[in-house]
Amino acid sequence: MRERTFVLIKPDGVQRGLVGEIVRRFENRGLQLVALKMVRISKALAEEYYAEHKGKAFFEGLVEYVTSGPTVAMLWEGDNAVAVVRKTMGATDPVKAEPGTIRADFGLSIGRNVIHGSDSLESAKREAALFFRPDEIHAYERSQDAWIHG
Ligand code: IDP
Ligand code: MG
Repeated sequence: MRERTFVLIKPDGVQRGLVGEIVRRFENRGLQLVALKMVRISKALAEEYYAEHKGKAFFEGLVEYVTSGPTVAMLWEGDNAVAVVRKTMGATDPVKAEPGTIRADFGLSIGRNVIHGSDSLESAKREAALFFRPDEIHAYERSQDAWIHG
């Protein structure tokens, strides 16, 4: 099923110059980029975005981390985009992530795991609405689509 999912390159990913590498991996996979912008996340937005983790031991540190510098927010579209992005990112803890995934290839610590991707279609919709206005999301045809989606 054609899906749209939300991806955030966290401040460590931007600082370490991994934006191009990460975008390249999703493009190579065949996913279609439909929205992209750089965002300095406020404390209020971080707390709403990570509301499900409120009260956990790592919550304060997580808010501090994700507000510590500019991030890159994106929406990617394609067949099974939610699962495809999660697989391409790897497990939350880079130590447990499979080699070849973004978190394994570029991370060492769960507190600096470079990237976020929505865990379900519902989360994707909620997160997309937090970061993008409808007019910032672009629908367009790609001539290569018939060679990607079969
Ligand atoms: P996910 O990003 O793979 O969906 P979640 O469990 O939703 O993982 O956690 C959200 C984010 O919170 C993680 O990506 C990571 O940055 C941070 N986090 C999760 N667990 C820990 C922890 O035990 N210590 C520090 N940070 C954590
Ligand atoms: Mg999550």
